[in-house]
Amino acid sequence: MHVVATAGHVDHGKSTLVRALTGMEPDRLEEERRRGLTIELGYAWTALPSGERVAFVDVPGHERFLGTMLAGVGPVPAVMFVVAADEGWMPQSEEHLVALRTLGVRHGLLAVTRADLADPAPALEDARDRLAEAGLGPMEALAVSGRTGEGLDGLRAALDRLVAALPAPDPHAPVRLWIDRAFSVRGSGTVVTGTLPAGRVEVGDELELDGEPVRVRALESLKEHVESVTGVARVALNLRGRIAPERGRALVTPGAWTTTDLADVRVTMEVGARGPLPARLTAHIGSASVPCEVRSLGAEAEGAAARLRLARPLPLHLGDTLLLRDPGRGHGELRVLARATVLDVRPPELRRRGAARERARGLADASADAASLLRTHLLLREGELVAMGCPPGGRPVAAGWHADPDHWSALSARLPEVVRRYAADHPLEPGMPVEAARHELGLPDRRLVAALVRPPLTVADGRISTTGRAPAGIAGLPAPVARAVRTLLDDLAGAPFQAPEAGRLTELGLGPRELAAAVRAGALLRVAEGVVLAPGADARAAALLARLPQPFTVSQARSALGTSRRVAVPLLEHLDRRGLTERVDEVHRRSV
Ligand SMILES: Nc1nc2c(ncn2[C@@H]2O[C@H](COP(=O)(O)OP(=O)(O)O)[C@@H](O)[C@H]2O)c(=O)[nH]1
Ligand SMILES: [Mg+2]
Repeated sequence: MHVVATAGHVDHGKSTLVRALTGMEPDRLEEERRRGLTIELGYAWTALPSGERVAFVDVPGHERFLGTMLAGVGPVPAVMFVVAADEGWMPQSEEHLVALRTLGVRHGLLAVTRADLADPAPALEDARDRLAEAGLGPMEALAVSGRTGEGLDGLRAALDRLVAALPAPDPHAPVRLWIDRAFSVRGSGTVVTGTLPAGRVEVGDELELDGEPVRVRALESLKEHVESVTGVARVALNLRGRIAPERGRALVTPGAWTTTDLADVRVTMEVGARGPLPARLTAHIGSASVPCEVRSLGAEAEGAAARLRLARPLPLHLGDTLLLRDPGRGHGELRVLARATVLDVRPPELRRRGAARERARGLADASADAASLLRTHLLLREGELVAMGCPPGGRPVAAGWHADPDHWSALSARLPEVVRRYAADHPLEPGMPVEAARHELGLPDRRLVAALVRPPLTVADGRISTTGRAPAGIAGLPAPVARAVRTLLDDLAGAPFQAPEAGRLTELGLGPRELAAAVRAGALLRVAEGVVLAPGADARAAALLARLPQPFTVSQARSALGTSRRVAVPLLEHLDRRGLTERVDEVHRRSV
């Protein structure tokens, strides 16, 4: 299926043409038929000669209903531009043209109708020139009459060519269905309709509306029940959920969009619009029209950067186009003022002086992609990038995190220095806790810190330390600890295997942390928990034991070393581990 919107001045024959092509009545309201004026969006469809089906969204042409016109055209990829042969180009012809150009509609055809009332050639030539000048081309142009049916076969054939040339939308794209109608149907609950531009909706799908989950109970397309629909299509969804949908809201794939009321954009002024932009405008996208405040970030110039604060949040992606309109102007004045291209949906706060200008400079060469986003945000989760409409191209640096390459190498260069400084400030600790490094580097996730650790740094037990560095010795310890260790070593000089008792250690102020630091510094030898000797005591013990008759018992070893079982047992086990002694049986060992 294809969807085509109408455009053109009021009373130029848009609805009549849609009626003649489809045999359906696009003006559904009693008031519309009584006044002969389209007020609301109309919907009608038909099969083209090729068999392709085309649905029309018929828009009002009256200047009072520009908002409705934009809601109809917003999500639609192609347009049938209608000009009356007897009236020619008129103000809303121009206004609709500007709107289409701003929204970036590139596909369409020109129908000069009411050709039974006047020679269509002058209006056709004029309109074709204007459309081409606005960049909406190349477009086929035809003269027709909705009244006599003249030229309608040619128009059907031209519509076939138009839809055949439309780019095929991505069936896997995330869904964003802008609601253009919402109503209750007795017995089946809430129904919404809209133009699905891309992606796929299935019965049973869970979508989101303003952050609330909604379930698709049933699905219709062109009044037929279907199980699934792929865009482009007109769809009606029967929804279940605690929701109150209305025009301008969107049903979206959960997690696939960033719903935000703040966006940084590049503003492109419309031809004929004179800056500076008013501070209060209305932003249009899809079927939504939302008041917004515009804050210019740099100098007023073509392609200027601005920050939009929307009166209510919208689901947006980078690269989305918003049309900015001045709701206050009218009567011959240009109301569509600018296009805003979304460059960031989670813009950074601007607090410092000069931050706005700096941001404008950053946005000047920004594009709607992941690399550009990472230059601003430095680190983003894959899910965040997807929700911004920029799935990452490169590989994650850690567990689903993507980084700006420059930022990542800067972090990687900083970490060794941060760890070194921590070690200097905390000589009793066996390395820098990963959490402290995370905090110091301002990172959002500890796994990022772990990913930054490269030799000679290592992580063990949640701490980062430098390996391969020679122990600093006693001089590397804090002065009080060094003093206590020296006293201990004096004690041990006379009785090298009489490890100090717990009481003596406490008296000297050597707790577990201090002892561990002294051992790391190479100032003490740790034989077992709470059992420390002078460095090298193990080699001296091994030499003494080698002189004993082999094999020997613990008790023989104890008296040879002049110590107690408290020390002898763990010391022998330590020597076993170092390969200086070995067990012979349950009670005997020998020197190796
Ligand atoms: N003679 C003639 N009248 C037409 C033709 N198309 C539309 N009209 C008349 O023009 C008026 C406006 O048409 P309508 O389709 O409502 O215009 P819209 O506002 O563009 O939708 C109506 O009175 C129509 O009957 C046509 O091709 N020939
Ligand atoms: Mg109409």
